[in-house]
Amino acid sequence: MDPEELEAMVGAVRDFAQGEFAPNAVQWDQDKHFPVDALSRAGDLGLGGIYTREDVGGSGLNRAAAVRIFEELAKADTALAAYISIHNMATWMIDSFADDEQRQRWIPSLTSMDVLASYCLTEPDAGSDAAALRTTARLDGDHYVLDGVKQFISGAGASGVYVVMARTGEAGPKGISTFIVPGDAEGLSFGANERKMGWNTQPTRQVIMDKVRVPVAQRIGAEGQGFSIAMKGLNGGRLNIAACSLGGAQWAYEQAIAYLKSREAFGQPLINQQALVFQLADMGTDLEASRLLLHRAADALDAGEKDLVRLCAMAKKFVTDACFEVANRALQMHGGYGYLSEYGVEKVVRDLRVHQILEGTNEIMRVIVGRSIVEA
Ligand code: FAD
Ligand code: 2MC
Repeated sequence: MDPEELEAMVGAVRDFAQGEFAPNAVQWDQDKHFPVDALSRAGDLGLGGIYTREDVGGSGLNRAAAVRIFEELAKADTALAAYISIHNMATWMIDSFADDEQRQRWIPSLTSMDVLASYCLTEPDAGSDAAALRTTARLDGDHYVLDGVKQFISGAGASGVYVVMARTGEAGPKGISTFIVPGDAEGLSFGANERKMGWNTQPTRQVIMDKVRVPVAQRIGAEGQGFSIAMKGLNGGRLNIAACSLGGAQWAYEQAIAYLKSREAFGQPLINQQALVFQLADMGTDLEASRLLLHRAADALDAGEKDLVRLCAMAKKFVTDACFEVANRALQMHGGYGYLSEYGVEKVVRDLRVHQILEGTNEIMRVIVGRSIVEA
């Protein structure tokens, strides 16, 4: 895609998100409403398979384009943008590692977002230490039988496709495989919708598997390849989540500037207070630095650079930390009004907070970067 086409695409996404998501974001958050109809319209725009291949309805874009798109979506509704990111990650995993028959079977309805997807790695006793997962997949004839519980699964209950990492072999990362589990599979059930600080517009539930039978054909990749598939999905997922932090924080920053220009105190607009302008200068600098590192990592992922894992981890840590601080400062600049839900800024702060925790905590991002230093 040439630069002009990319700008046109980003502009179309901006118009869509500002028209469809932004006016409803605060209400959806308060009502804990998951707007599947709006997601289906996002699918019409090609947002269900942003970097999925075109023969199955994907948009076939690269990661550099994807982070631009997620930034725009997140300016309108950070939490919904983040769900679209997870859906894209799961869809990409099927596109990249399933055989053609499975691709043709599952992906077209995912790229159109008529069917939604969830990514199921975390368990009640295996979060950061994901390779310790205990869900089992036991071979029985031409099926696997899956048993176990996945924790904190975004979209669970509403999704029609679950990409599940389960143990088929030895302890540790090499004994894990990946499966496509349809939402209507017998033995599949869901926990209650978790009550959360943010991300209220998307459901988070346990996914419970009790002797769920899955045809062997629905294992994606080879036996034992599942952990690698899960991690490869997360490299891009971490960039998308960072892009969502960037979009949310950019929006909050712009709100703060407009507010400080309009709000008068001590006989003049607050924007005349140098203490506040210095803060805006720092916030603007952090946003640009975030954008640069994010695009550096996206380019590395696109080019398959040797140190892409390290760069994706650096970007996820840096951007989600810096952008949380930007959004929180923007809230402070709104004074008491920043604390009221109608301004939308407190929602962004709540939504961005969890980006420091999920898709690998920012401590785990340091573990990854740290290992690359020690092992070099
Ligand atoms: P733990 O692993 O128990 O960590 C606890 C604390 O210890 C953290 O601060 C952690 O950083 C720190 N820590 C752990 N190990 C180390 C170490 N070696 N060095 C330093 N510090 C360490 N998962 C999915 O699979 N799919 C989803 O769709 C999904 N959606 C989510 C949605 C929400 C709203 C939330 C909150 C979580 C979601 N998750 C999902 C799970 C998320 O990825 C995990 O919560 C996260 O990976 C951390 O795991 P944990 O909660 O078990 O924390
Ligand atoms: N990209 C590609 N391959 C990777 C990888 C990555 N990011 N991370 C690990 N691998 C490979 C690694 O190279 C190794 O392969 P090989 O055996 O061929 O050398 C294999 O996977 C095992 O890796 P490690 O030996 O590093 O495994 P370890 O158990 O020590 O821990 C760690 C790896 C901590 C980095 C991993 O468990 C991790 O990322 N934990 C965080 C879990 C997480 O991010 N969960 C997010 C859930 S999804 C979510 O939150 C949503 C909202 C959707």
